[in-house]
Amino acid sequence: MLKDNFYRDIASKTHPQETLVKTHCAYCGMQCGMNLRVNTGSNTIIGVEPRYDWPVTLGKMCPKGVTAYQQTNHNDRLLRPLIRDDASLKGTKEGFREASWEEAYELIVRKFKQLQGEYGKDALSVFSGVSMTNEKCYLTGKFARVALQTRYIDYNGRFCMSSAAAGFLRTFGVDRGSTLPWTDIHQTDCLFIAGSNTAECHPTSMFRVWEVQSRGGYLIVVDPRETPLARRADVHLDLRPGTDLAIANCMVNLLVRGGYADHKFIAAHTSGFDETLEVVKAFTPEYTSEITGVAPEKLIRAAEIFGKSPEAIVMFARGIEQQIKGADNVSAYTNMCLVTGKIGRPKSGVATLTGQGNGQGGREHGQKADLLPGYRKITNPKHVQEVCSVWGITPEEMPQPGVSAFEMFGLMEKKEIRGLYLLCSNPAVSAPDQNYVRAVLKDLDFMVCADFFLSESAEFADVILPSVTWSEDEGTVTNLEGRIIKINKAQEPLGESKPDWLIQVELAERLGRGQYFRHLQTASQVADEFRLATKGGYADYYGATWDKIDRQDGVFWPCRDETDEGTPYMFLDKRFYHPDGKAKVCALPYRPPAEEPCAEYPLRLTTGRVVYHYLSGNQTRRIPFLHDMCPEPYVEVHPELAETYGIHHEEVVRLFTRRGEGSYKVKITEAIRKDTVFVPYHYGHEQSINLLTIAALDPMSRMPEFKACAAQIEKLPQEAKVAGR
Ligand SMILES: Nc1nc2c(c(=O)[nH]1)N[C@H]1C(S)=C(S)[C@@H](COP(=O)(O)OP(=O)(O)OC[C@H]3O[C@@H](n4cnc5c(=O)[nH]c(N)nc54)[C@H](O)[C@@H]3O)O[C@H]1N2
Ligand SMILES: Nc1nc2c(c(=O)[nH]1)N[C@H]1C(S)=C(S)[C@@H](COP(=O)(O)OP(=O)(O)OC[C@H]3O[C@@H](n4cnc5c(=O)[nH]c(N)nc54)[C@H](O)[C@@H]3O)O[C@H]1N2
Ligand code: SF4
Ligand SMILES: [Mo]
Repeated sequence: MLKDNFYRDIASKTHPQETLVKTHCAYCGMQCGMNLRVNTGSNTIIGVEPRYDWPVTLGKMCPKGVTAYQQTNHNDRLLRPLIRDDASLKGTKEGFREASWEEAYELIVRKFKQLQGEYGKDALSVFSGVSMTNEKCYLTGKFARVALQTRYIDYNGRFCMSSAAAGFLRTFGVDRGSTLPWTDIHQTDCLFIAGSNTAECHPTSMFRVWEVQSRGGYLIVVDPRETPLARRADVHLDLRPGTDLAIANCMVNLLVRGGYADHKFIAAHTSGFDETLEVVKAFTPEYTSEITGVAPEKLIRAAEIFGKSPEAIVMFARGIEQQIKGADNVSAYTNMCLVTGKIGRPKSGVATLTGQGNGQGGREHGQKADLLPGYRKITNPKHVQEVCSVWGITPEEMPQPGVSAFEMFGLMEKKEIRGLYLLCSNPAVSAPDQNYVRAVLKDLDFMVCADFFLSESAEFADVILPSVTWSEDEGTVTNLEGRIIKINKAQEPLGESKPDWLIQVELAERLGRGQYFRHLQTASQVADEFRLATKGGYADYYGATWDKIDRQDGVFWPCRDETDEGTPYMFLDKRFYHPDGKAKVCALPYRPPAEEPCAEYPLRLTTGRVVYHYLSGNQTRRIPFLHDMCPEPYVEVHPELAETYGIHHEEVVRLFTRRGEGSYKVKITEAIRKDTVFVPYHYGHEQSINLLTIAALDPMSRMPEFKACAAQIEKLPQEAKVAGR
């Protein structure tokens, strides 16, 4: 049922057959405010309008957002459970038949019990994602540990946010993606943005970026490509992929040498400055230029602008984080704020541009191998006890920490993990080294996949469960600011589809663990238990009730009780979350990428996004407008590089690495380095660039190095076609 008190005032002014449901976008961390237009007669979403009254995005939306509602009643929706009858067709869309929920549940429970009976509790695994509400992310963690009783749960944030999380934890002792609200961004004097294609990936931030420049402030961009953001930058540091640590160290060196360090702040509120100075002093503009390929004058100019700006914000995204030193890059760029004291006050600070809709909340509440709700640690007995008292299990029953997302594939290969419950992720497109990952998925003893569209990963499943789109359920997500917001229900679930939390409650019952789940029969009951489970953790959501969220335009965590209005600014009191109350300035020696170019593979391949598609593309490739705008992947090549290979615009070439190959149309552009090629990753099967990427992991965050590997191009005969055509 629709909550009838929502927007009654607006609804009464619309067509009598139409109501508006206030909510946020299905996709990225911006979580733009929107109203879904709902036909009350047929209970179907018929359109969308931006919400001008949403303070973060002020009525702005991107092409994905305005078409997001078209998923919900799409012809491709999965409406009933599917069971695979023909195992020989695993890895294809064929060989499934429709089944009732009861039959699907019965099969899953039988197989799960059989595998755990033969191989132990840890034979099962859960691989999840953060396009889900906080409540669903929370329950998925509980489902793994209490219903399945396995240690193996991890999630797609390992491909997305884990380097930012690890870097911030090391630097601040806490991981909230932004130290300040987005409504401050346009008021600063200098934006230093590294590894973010903001105009395509967080487009509704751009008006704030341009506003900084209109006000006479500066924009510095670090990116190997001249993205729309870089094109307008005052300084564009066009580095070789994978060399950010040298840039960050050079910036800190130049800031200190230029007299821009705030020594009072450093002494009172940080540790590690002297060790860091020892490391960064080697990073002169000349030496840094040798590593990164960026002209020394540009490095000097960038540091000078940042140093002279009274207020400045350092921002970054996956360009710096998806590297084997992603967590180091995060801490190293954050050093720029610490040594200049530009943190813990309005208009200055640091922010990662969080990727997925709930990329922030989804990493805090127990989907990660070593975490429990409220950012508690599963290795901390006090934390375990606190969560056990909410869950009603004993600390002895709490499973041990598991392993990270990509490492789970390794355990599947070794047959230590035999069963998989996959939800809200499509790793058969989005994980690196696809030839390996697909072989591992194919070889699993039993796999369940919950999705609302049959994804490339679902093709490997034995049972597919139809879940709902974001607009058919309610709950909270935490946007890229750390602001908890409310997603509202606009339509009843289509066909027989069910929300993930309900599927888990029903499965737990049939697994004989119903006593821990059966009190959860509505999304708001899950929300109440979720808030309680976070109480006292540092990501404390206890005070963020749905009412307060509605009243206040969201609630920033931590929010500890009924009277607490939340925490838009972190560290205003200059106290950080380490035991000594100080932030760590980190000394981080330079390391090269895992794979450097060589004679055989002389190019650097980097991968990323386009504005029209979202992640693995399973949702956006089905929307006609988005598909038409970018129907297939392509490879960006600089004109001079194209000349050396004798290749032309729109010609199809073979691109290959040590792991795999693909054929792509060439897009000749001066907006990329001469030694680098770029391919967007939103496509499946033979069009997936992840057939070529490397599964080298950051030792700290376990994040794969999607942003740098060594590649080579081969010219093909004229009649060659793009793969998959
Ligand atoms: N349109 C669209 N928007 C999205 C998404 C989407 O799929 N499509 N996904 C959302 C999600 S989950 C995420 S994580 C974010 C991702 O948002 P971004 O991180 O902004 O997106 P990417 O395209 O992955 O990479 C960003 C930039 O990093 C640059 N880059 C590559 N290698 C390096 C390097 O070594 N150093 C530096 N400094 N830069 C480098 C690339 O050229 C690219 O311009 O976007 C979110 N928003
Ligand atoms: N080469 C390369 N690879 C990359 C990246 C890169 O930059 N380069 N970026 C990485 C990043 S940052 C990310 S975030 C990952 C993302 O990669 P994935 O985790 O594969 O992301 P999605 O495509 O969002 O997959 C979500 C799937 O779940 C479904 N889904 C959506 N919402 C729900 C829900 O509420 N419940 C259920 N059950 N299903 C749902 C969608 O239909 C979709 O099939 O890709 C990573 N892979
Ligand atoms: S910017 Fe992100 S949240 Fe906003 S409409 Fe686009 S995809 Fe949706
Ligand atoms: Mo992401």
